[in-house]
Amino acid sequence: DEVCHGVGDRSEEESADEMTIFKKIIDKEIPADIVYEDDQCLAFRDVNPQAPVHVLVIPKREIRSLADVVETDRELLGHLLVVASRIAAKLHLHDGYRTVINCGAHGGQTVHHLHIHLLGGRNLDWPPG
Ligand code: IU
Repeated sequence: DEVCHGVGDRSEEESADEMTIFKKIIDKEIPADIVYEDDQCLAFRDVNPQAPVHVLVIPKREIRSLADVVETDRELLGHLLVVASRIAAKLHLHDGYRTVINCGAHGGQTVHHLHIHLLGGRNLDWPPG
């Protein structure tokens, strides 16, 4: 991966495989409305919000999906949920909210960098479609 940095002739296909848009947000190569950041994770508002509050909490380390996590990711995964809880409180979601992790094709995952959706500010339907 690092040998490719700065090389200008990579094809679109290669860069799409190696780097998601979320990695570019982490690296501040593209802007995002960041609501929280620490050494392990980043949280920013979804560009296509499905509720008045729609935040994505992502690990800075690249993990493709929940299907790719291993036992040693336990602490990081727990941290992401604690951060989601703190953000929900900070954004005054006192009436409740929902966290969602879409995984794979059937789960509707479109960006292949693990992310927790935090949705709130309205009554959410259940079950999902
Ligand atoms: P999904 O669980 O992989 O379907 O969610 C991806 C989300 O990332 C989705 O809600 C998009 O609106 C959101 N998103 C974004 O916030 N910024 C982007 O540049 C892109 C997608 I591409």
